Amino acid sequence: MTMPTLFDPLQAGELLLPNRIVMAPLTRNRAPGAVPTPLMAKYYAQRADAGLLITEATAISHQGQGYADVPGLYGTEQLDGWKKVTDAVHAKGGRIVCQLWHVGRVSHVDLQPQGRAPVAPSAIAARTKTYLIKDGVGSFVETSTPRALDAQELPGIVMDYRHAARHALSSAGFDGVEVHGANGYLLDQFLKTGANKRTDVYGGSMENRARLMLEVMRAVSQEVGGGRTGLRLAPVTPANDVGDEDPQALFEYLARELAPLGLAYIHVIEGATGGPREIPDRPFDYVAFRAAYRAAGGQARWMVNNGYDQAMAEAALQQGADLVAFGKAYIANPDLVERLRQGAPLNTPDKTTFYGGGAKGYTDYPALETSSVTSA
Ligand code: 8OZ
Repeated sequence: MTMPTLFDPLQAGELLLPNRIVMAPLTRNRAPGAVPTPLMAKYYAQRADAGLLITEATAISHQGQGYADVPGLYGTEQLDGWKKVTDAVHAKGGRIVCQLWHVGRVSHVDLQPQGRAPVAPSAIAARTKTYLIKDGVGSFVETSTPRALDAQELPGIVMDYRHAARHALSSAGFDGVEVHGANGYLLDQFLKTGANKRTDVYGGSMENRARLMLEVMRAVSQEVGGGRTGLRLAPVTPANDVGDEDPQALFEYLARELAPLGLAYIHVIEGATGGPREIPDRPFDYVAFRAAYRAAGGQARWMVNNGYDQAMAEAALQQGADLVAFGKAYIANPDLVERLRQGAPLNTPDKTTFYGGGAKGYTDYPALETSSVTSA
């Protein structure tokens, strides 16, 4: 049996992917008023030959918003804006799923409905910053102290995920959705002991802490089909001030509960998001995590992410991963698939234009010359 390469096609649930190179979700803060723009359509369409495009994190509700100029998926204008994005991607033969996001406590009163406190499992502020834009000037500010959600509010939040997933497909034209369960946002806050001090059925044991995420995954996969649903997880990331006392047991439990849902893929951030792949005081056995999922009958494709280059990506496929997501490389290389295929050099991403701004550092990274003929 020959081993797959990054350039071999793959069926992931209902999604037929022409290659195994995925554009990771990347927050770019270029959606004023939370509405996707024509420039965003151009940006995603430039990258349409990825096996799969995952959008930047997209708020499922106003309460789920945590940063200036990130897009939403809860208003008609937002859905219309996304439809132009998905149309542009589909016109170029691509596939795109929307990342469904509720930030929980990683927010600021200025971004919340009626200027209220952000919501969280417990009223503990995250020692992290969010991004505000005032009078056109962006700045990083401390997050606001959240209030603890009442258990009676949680069905409404599950409903917000369900509605967002439905509208992502029916109105915005997405091919599927990815639930953002990583990086210290709402679902990850519930999951992990550092942020969840609840004493009701959503706190305490790992079964209780995983409850909200599993309710969301069951609702979303029922709504749009498991085969059009992915989930992003980050077992040990310190991003946004989360941590768990026993992540190995927690994620292996989660793996067993996710197995029957028939998901298209599970997307795992290995190590610290956008940083070191190994964290000395947070060991984690990713092979055992995947094995627990497979042992429970889970068939979803296994997507890996965090600091992969081509050699590491090919090695990951040999070791049982199915898909590799590239983040920073995709910011700077709209034609990443072609560059990897040719072994061509990669453009270097410009950090100063990651968050906010316009076309500069967004849609102006050069593609390889497509013509080999040079005029005299
Ligand atoms: C960078 C800046 C703001 C948000 C994540 C959605 O880490 C994000 C994010 C990343 O998942």
